[in-house]
Amino acid sequence: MDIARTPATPDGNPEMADAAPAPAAPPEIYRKDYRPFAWAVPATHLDFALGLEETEVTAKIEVARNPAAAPDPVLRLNGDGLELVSLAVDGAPFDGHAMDGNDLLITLPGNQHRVTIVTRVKPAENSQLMGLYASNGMLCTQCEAEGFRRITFFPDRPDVLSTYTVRMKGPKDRFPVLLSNGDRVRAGEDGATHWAEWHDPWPKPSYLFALVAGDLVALEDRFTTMTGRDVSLAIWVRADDLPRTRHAMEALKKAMRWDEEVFGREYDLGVFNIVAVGDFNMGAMENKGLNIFNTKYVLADPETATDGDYDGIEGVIAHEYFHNWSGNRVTCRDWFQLSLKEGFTVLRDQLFSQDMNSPAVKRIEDVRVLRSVQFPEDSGPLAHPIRPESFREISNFYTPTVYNKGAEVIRMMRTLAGPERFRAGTDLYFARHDGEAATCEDFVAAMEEGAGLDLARFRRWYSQAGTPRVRVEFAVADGRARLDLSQETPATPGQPVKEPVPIPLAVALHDRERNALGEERLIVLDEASASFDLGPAPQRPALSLNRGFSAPIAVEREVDPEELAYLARHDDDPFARYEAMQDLVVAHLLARAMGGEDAAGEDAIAEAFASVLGDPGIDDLMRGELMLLPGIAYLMEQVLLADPGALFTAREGLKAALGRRLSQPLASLHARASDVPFAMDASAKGARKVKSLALTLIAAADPARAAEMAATQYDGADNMTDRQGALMVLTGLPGAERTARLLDFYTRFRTNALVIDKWFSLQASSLHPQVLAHVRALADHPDFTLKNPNRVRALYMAFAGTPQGFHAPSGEGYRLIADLILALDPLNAQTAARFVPMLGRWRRIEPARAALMRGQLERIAAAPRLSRDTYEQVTRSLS
Ligand code: B3K
Ligand code: ZN
Repeated sequence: MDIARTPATPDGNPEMADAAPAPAAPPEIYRKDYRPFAWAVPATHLDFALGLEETEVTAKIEVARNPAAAPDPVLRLNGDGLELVSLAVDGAPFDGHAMDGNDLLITLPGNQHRVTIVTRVKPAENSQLMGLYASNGMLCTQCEAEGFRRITFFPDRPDVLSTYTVRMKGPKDRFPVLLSNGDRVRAGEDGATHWAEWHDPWPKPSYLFALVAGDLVALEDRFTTMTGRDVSLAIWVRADDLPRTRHAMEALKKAMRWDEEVFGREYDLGVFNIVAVGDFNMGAMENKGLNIFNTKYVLADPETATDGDYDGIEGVIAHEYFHNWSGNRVTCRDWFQLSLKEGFTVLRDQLFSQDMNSPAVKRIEDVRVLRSVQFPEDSGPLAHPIRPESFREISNFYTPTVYNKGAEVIRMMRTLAGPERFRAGTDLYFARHDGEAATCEDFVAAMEEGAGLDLARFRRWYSQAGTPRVRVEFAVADGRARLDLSQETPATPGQPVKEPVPIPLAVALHDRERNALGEERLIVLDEASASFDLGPAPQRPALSLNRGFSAPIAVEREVDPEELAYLARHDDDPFARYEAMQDLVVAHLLARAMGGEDAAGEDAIAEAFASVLGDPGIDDLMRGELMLLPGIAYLMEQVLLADPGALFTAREGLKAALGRRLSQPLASLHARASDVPFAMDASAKGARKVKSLALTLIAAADPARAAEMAATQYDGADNMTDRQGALMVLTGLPGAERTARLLDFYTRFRTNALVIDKWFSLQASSLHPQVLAHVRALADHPDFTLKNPNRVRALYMAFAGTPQGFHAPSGEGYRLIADLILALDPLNAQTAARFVPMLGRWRRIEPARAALMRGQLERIAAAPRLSRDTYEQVTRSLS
């Protein structure tokens, strides 16, 4: 069977792409087709002769028939764009191999062999940033999901676990530091060349392999584990960046301790290395003992990183560290099980960040991300279950659904079981599957047994896509409060009919008359509909529902605005309080977007805002959450066919109204917050948060005054949070302050790539009416390059989030993103494909814009030689 994979773009092999006939659709791979691999690979020896232009890789792999699989004399080794130099079996040259597409097939006579493969790769030409590539003069790797096959021929699938020994040699001056997984066991030098050998005692799949060679320095530290073992920690960066590594190191040590205390997980090697790389497709990667990070999630100091950056670093450092157990010690059987490690690890990092910071605020932030990114995915053409049934390109399934909804699904198990029983479930899971490649089903089964839950129906959360909608009727009869609930999950591609899922709902019934807060209880809706008796009804009840966002659902309920206003002001559950505020604003903005006035709604919101601004019972971090208006993505999700322009105008209108009506309290909040000296504690961070939020509302009402205040805030800033907050406001306002501060920002930080990314982002996401023209000009800026994913995202992702730019009625915003996808696809398919979903939203947008979006998708689809990544996303978006 010859698999006609679309030549995955020229990356280093232009001849191949040119010679290929019109590419057939890349094959679809199904979960149901999983078969264990016929061969086991007990040991893998890799030998690298390192060079930026060219690296030669000698792989010696020991293979043995896998007794658990159907016998097959053919050893199938995956490859991708490799130059095969030589092949030997059991020490003798071997030329009886065959190629099947990119795969190398070797027919082996016996039960056990040693296969030696020499390949050559060109790291400096590797713009896909998968496999071995060069970044800023150093060499590094990214292998998840299928990058290892770009280094050597190998069974590149997560269920083939092997013990790795890695030897590498290269010029001392260029690559003074040589790192790989596990421990360094030997090293030596030979004139201008030196070498090192690393050994990782833990069997692992190829996607966890890593190698780094470069001119790096480290911040070093130590950690003593719960059983008293000593671990050396190091964070490797370029020399200039060393002063910005402290926060990451503190985060690492906190994460290590927390995982021991909360999940009983201890680190299992003598070394833990982290390397920061400037060119990276995503946030970071959990390679065993050698995490590789995007510099964005390592480097911070107050001058160059915002409070949000600090939180992001803490969360991602923890996330990758937690993978050492949820992902590495217990890995995935196949890529359909991705949520097994990702959903679980996201939950673990969320719980960690909740414990390290404000749990209330962290929970609200996580729900905000879920609803603005995952809900739209779940209601669009790319909807898929957290455990997908098929894919063409696995890179397209590192999604908010697999990650964030996956985390919510496991969080629901925790809610159902309670923290102690949940821990018993995870203990059983880790004990039972340690050293294995497991499935989501294994996790659920361990949770059933260990936590004592019946999850028979709950498994539907793994197989069904779509966000369940829960219809809520609240009634009082004979003095008792009754809740009538019914659920429905809308059809999604390939899944026209849905079954009910168990939905745990934390509820409380408050008494508005006596201002008495009711006790929280957990009810579970596990049928299509059910009624619940909530006990004696108060005279004027307020129903607090889905507290803490106990289930990832959309609630449908007609609520009286006064009840919402009560909840927004008094609910003891911070999420419910936030939610009441959001509901109040959403109802008003939808009315406004449809041309209504809704003066009563505006009054209610202004009143609720006023009480939030002056409420001494909440801290500023929480105050900031309550001041945040729902974002455009979330608003668009609330209607069947969205008019982004009208929603944008309504939202800006409300901001202006609030800025006008609350101009006094907002100004004094800004003044009070401006007096708080810089510190990294919650109260100073909160002050910075409300300061810039107040400024955005003032800017909507009184641009001239805001420009002055923002300029003052900018000029006096002693930290990036204040500086960026001020510049964000200024970039939206035409005028001299804007130009001067943008220039100042650029000049001040021109040598710091991460800050220059902010400079691009701020302009690309601004409220300025000329944002489209600005983005076009920025694409020609000498500091812009398509080769660096951070820079690409800084400019174009930021832009794709702007309703007035991306959704400009002319369609020019859509064209700009489509042009980007086409230009980027041959260079970096993974990053290019990430932009397709924005255009894929067309079915949920008003007809005129929808046609323009669709037109751009069709233009992309018609382009020759699309990558598998972009091909899959575009065809799914059009179907
Ligand atoms: N596991 C990696 C993601 C790899 C993405 C490959 N396209 C980072 C993480 O989720 O921790
Ligand atoms: Zn992860």
